[in-house]
Amino acid sequence: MKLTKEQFQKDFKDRLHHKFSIETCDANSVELFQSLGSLIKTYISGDWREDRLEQQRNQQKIAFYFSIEFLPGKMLKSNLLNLGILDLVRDGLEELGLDFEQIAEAEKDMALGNGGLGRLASCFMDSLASTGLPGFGNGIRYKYGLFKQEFIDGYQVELPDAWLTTGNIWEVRKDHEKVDVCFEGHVWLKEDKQTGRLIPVYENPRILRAVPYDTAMVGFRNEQVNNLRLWDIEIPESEERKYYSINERRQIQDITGVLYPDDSTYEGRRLRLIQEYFFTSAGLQTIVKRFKKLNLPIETIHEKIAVHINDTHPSLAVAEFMRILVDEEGMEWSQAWLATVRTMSYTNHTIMSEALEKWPVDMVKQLIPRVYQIIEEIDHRFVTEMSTKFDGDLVERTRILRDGQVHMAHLAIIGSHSTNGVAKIHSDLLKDVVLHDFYVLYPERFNNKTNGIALRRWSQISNEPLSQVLDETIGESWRSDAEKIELLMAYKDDKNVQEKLAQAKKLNKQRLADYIFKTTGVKVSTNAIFDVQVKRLHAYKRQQLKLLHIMKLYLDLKQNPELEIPPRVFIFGAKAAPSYYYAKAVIKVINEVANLINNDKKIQDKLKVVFLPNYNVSLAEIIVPAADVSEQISLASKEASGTSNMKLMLNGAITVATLDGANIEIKDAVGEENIVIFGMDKDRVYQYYREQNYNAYEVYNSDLTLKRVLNTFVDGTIPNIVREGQELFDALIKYNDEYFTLADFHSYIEAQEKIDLLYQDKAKWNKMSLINTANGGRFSSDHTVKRYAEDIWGIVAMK
Ligand code: 6GP
Repeated sequence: MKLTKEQFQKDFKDRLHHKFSIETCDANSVELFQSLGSLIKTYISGDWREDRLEQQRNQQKIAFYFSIEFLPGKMLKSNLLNLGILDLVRDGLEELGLDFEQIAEAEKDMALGNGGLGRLASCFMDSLASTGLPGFGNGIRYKYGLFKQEFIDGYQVELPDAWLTTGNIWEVRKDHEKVDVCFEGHVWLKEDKQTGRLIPVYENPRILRAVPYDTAMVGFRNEQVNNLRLWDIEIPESEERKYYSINERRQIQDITGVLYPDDSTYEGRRLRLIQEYFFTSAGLQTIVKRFKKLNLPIETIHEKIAVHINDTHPSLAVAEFMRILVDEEGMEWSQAWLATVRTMSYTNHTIMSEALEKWPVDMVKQLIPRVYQIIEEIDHRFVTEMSTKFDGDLVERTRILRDGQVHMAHLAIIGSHSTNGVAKIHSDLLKDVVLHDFYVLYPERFNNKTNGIALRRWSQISNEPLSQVLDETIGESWRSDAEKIELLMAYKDDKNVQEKLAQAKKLNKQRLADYIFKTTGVKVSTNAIFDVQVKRLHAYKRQQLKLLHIMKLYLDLKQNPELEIPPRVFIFGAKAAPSYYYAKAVIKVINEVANLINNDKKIQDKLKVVFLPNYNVSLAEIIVPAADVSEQISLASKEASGTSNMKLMLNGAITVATLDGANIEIKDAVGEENIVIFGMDKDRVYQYYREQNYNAYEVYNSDLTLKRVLNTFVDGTIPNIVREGQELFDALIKYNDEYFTLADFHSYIEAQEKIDLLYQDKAKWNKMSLINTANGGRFSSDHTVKRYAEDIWGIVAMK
């Protein structure tokens, strides 16, 4: 956008005066941030409005991305960068005597997601706008985001993340677009005498109001502004008198209260299902209304609208769309079905069976009776049609209603034209194993779309030192075209460039070292290897394998204090689901291992262990640029893709990885000599499954080194972990090590020894690091969304 520094300064001061009636020198950073944010929103609003009108005028096909999670992090810098005024605003504020970084710090992370799936949704929002593609997000405006994690006595404590307390400066409440969503009651079908059609009659429904709050998704210097719409819940005026007590009203408001309510109880699960239907229905109702304004025949709706189901949470979209088309728009079933399948598409994000949602039939029937009837009809027609073509068992296994449950993934696959996985190996596993039955039915529906990352955030915003070296070396074209980073390959043997990159890394390591000291009191040296594992805490991601490595080094050093190894700082960032006890035990053990090692003088600072609390997008922006080693050590076949692996390699870290998820594509991109691969591959893992002959106890018992290391969990070596150490030990021995941690132990240790050697060869390391950065461009989510746009959604760029 066109703006001078002087104009900005004037606008900013005016805004502060109008909004808070105070002088800049009196304002605190929250007030400064809010004034700045609201000014930026005004700058954006023209394009935002204009793009919406243009989409309408051109009857542009739009992709609506339904996701129960969005994890954008902070938006100020990203908006400024994309508008092309980041430096101008920074300078302008500094000239006014204000500290830009401190103002930016005042923004609360928007953390409406748990991890990879939500972060991916936000990367896509950024990339859709930045590639000029008309995309529109639909989600939930949770009052509380993902919990704030603290450690007390080494244990994870979950505190509420009340991110809305000071208001959300980016959002706009769109009161005129509110819609009602209907739950419960009874539904029966009445024949319309004139048409002979069956019309549903709702008795005693509970009507809830969905109110949208929109946030602008600003494209990178292309004047494209898309929309992220988050739905909040209210009680419609007409229903007010039904809720006598405050308690009842609160129960309603709680529907959009928290992200993923605890689903270990029936009530928690029921609330989750309400959330899913609530935002899916609200989103679809407005989409159909919008389409009708185009005055086109309803049966062409799929030509103007694509609806994406991000994991199974919004898969009720299939039935709800059918309900709207049939009940409200009067379409014939078969015509509506054709339009639905053509409109919908679905992404699977995990092969972990516990994440494949299923709802008890009774729950669905009671909560959304009409939608349930429609699901029954879809299921019935599916069985009838498929039974003429396929074997009865196959049809039975793939139907939507079985064992008294509604199988959400089945609904999503049957009711859509595309099912994709998120990395090559994952998509293959879906076809060959996890969803093989569906692949037999619909081979043409299956495809792969390897994940990507919002490259600008993970380079230009979070790693300015690296960005500067790139500008000086290859020019600035990479800033708008990620694949141009590959130009850096021409300098792979240039010592000068390698050195500059190493210096940039050093600056980032210093920033992280300062942060570590500030938050944990632990002093770390930037000469040490910064060895990073950041991701959700889960047994399949194998943080426990990292622990075994750390304990082995500790024991080695205790035995031989003179052992020459390059110093390492192990850096963890991870939240555990509140009801996942094993994961919480791992956190406690890591924290106690940190206490033990960091305070042991004999270790002479050769090892440090740091678990940074409250890992979130903003913290990732400090950790990722500083990493030397990226730990991607999930059991092969279990990590669908991973995206921290992409961020870390782009930032020059060397990946230690199993052949899992997108690690494989990273290996292909950088070449085998620039990544350290270890462990079993997926075929070996599946061989164990087939032969059922893995015996963890035997592995443990026949291996003295491993035995010595593993015993530290239970023999008192690590203080204060009697219960948790036993829990880890039992998971690995008594319960036979579900994720083959022990089987990969030696191979992992060898991989780490290789890292030690490589790190000592500075020239070699720097070259490897450069090659990783140079090949990071292909993991830009700009590229990924273009593939979705072409292959799945059929949308074209506006700009
Ligand atoms: C995650 C996958 O675990 C991760 O491998 C992938 O990179 C990410 O999705 C984005 O595709 N899955 C989830 O976060 C999840 O909740 C149901 O899956």
